[in-house]
Amino acid sequence: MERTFIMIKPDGVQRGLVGEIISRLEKRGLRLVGMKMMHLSREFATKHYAVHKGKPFFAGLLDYITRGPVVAMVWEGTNAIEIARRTMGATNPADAEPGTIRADYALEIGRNLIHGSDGAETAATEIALWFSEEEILSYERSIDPWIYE
Ligand code: IDP
Ligand code: MG
Repeated sequence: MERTFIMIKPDGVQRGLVGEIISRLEKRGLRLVGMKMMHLSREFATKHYAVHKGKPFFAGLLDYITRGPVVAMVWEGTNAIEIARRTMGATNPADAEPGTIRADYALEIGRNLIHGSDGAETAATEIALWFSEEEILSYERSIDPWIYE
């Protein structure tokens, strides 16, 4: 069972898309095991986006991501990292496949609604940055045998 870190960015919260985005991940079959809201400081946002430090869009990215509250989540399931990324769609909504969250609800790369870990190492780092161990729950759903073989 793989875990991934997912964040609904401030535009998702402001536009009333929290329910819709969570619903898509739930319906896919992923299991929500941790969730909280946060309004990020620039310092915390810099830690989260450390790999992008120095890039031309970095300052704008920090403005965007600290502009309002976000919803931080941990989801788990078979291939959760890849499945969540494919459900989100490409970074630039203009390139995202129809039916993905970014294609269906966003227009611009700098307002693309959602973050998802891009690999196993990133997922572990991000989950540890955003959540304590006690904030991540372990449980089973009665429908799980209809989702997991
Ligand atoms: P990802 O979110 O799909 O993993 P990354 O390349 O890791 O994409 O970029 C992190 C975030 O930085 C993007 O989701 C987007 O919000 C922002 N970003 C990336 N490239 C650009 C750009 O060229 N202009 C503005 N914002 C960008
Ligand atoms: Mg990324």
